[in-house]
Amino acid sequence: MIKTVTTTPYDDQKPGTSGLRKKVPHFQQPNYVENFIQSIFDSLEGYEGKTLVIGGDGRYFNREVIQIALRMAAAAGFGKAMVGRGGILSTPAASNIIRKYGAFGGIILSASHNPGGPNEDFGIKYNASNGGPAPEKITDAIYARTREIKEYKVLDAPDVDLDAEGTFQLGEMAVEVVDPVADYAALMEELFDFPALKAMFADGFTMSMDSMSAVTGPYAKEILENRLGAAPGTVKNATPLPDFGGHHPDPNLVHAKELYDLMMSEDAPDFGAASDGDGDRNLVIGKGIFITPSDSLAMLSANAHLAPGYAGGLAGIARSMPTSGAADRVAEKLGIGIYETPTGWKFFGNLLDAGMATICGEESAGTGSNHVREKDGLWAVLLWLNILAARKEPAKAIAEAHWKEFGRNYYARHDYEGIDTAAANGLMDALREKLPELPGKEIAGLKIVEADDFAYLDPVDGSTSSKQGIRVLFEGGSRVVFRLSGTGTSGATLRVYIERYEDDPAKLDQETQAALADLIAAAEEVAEISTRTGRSEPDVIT
Ligand code: VG1
Ligand code: CO
Repeated sequence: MIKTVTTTPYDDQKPGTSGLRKKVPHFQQPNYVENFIQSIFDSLEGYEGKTLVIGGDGRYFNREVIQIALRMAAAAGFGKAMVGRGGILSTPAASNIIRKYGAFGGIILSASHNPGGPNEDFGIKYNASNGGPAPEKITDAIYARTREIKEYKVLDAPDVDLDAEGTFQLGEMAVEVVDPVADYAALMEELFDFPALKAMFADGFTMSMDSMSAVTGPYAKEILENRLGAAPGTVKNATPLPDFGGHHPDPNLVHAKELYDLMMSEDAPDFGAASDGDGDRNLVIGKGIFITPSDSLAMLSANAHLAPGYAGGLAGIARSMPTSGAADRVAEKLGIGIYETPTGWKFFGNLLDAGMATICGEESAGTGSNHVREKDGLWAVLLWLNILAARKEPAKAIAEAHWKEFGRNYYARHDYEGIDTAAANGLMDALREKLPELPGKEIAGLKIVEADDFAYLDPVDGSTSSKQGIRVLFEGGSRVVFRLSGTGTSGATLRVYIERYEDDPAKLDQETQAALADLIAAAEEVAEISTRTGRSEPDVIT
């Protein structure tokens, strides 16, 4: 029943920041999916008879690829596959299932915040037995394999019914279709003070959670509405749709604008939140206040001990390099470690496994902890709720008190999307070439003290990653960072990260873009953004 199929390699299956992402028609080329999945299996050792977790964010093409992955896993010799009912598993829920059931690894089908549909994006990523994204040494091996693959193996068998829970047989492999929400909800109940949250909702606390027609809908409904008693309708866009209702499931101020406008209005509920396609990102907005993800990381870290799961304190905090330094000040005060990694959750895995960091975060709306090995959107929302319940203060008061205590890192990210790849590479190359002559120079009235291309030495396994983003540091601790996205599927996306630290109590209440105006001008001047990209303004500002 196992067929061996001859194939030829594709040359563009290099995993990016988080797995392989391409347009659906690209994935639909003959053997494109099969080549990549076989290359994953060929790069692993010792999985025979073990368990593979499979699930996705429900986007277009999810079900088809799950069937292919199941037939190939059976042919490869896995003993069992655990699949979320309906093919659904959020990224953090998949990470939890891998860990909880001691699976060998998992395949998660998602292009996260990228849009879905017949002509939109799809993605495949592999997570290892710690539940986290495959580290670079595995993704490099997968890529190398895709360049030379000659055949793949697949079981000749009909589709598995993904909509009925239970255990089925697929050749020699068992397929268990599981409730996608139950294990995850149980984990959240262990970490957070559900009775206190229930009491808070019973006392009239209101919130709006936008699941963006993506994967967190069923999770948020079960946890917020069913278990915590939030009013029905608290979770909006709660049904995962293959095309996310035609929107980008990207919880930022552009794509979750409705929520933002509501939270800034007179009728705002007490708290607002949103999550992305695969449920690993979060957007949190208090009544009348947007909290940047970098600030959220700092504020959650400073208050985490108020939640039962973190009552013993934190071992350390890790943040990606472009994330603001707000968390560093919290770590310093708590006397715990702070780690700065390249962009992408895969770099946090070793720090979490080694017990060096408890909470991790990225400026791109990703926050998480050692409870799984992925960032976790709903976890961040629940930790915020737990803190609100414990402190009995609104988010705005908590944020303002935080800035008073630690100072404020004004922060923004400017994205230039879908720009010409050659122009984007040219911009980065030119910046790289300029690096040695930048220190000491003055641009837009600001003095540069240091400039480098971020390289990371993993303190746990000694691996190194270079060219992870260009940093230009100014006198006084302000900085701009430039890097190219590793998750886009058309052209290139330039990300410019801008940060200024302010501890003058009289200057903690400025409008962000105004507080950053001179740095924005400096970024333009040093990188020649408009001449090189032909864009006078970013597409997205967060
Ligand atoms: C982006 C974010 C990064 C995040 C990655 C995956 O990567 O900047 O912080 O880890 O997306 O997130 P890039 O290379 O485009 O900047 V998710 O939620 O899209 O899986
Ligand atoms: Co995501």
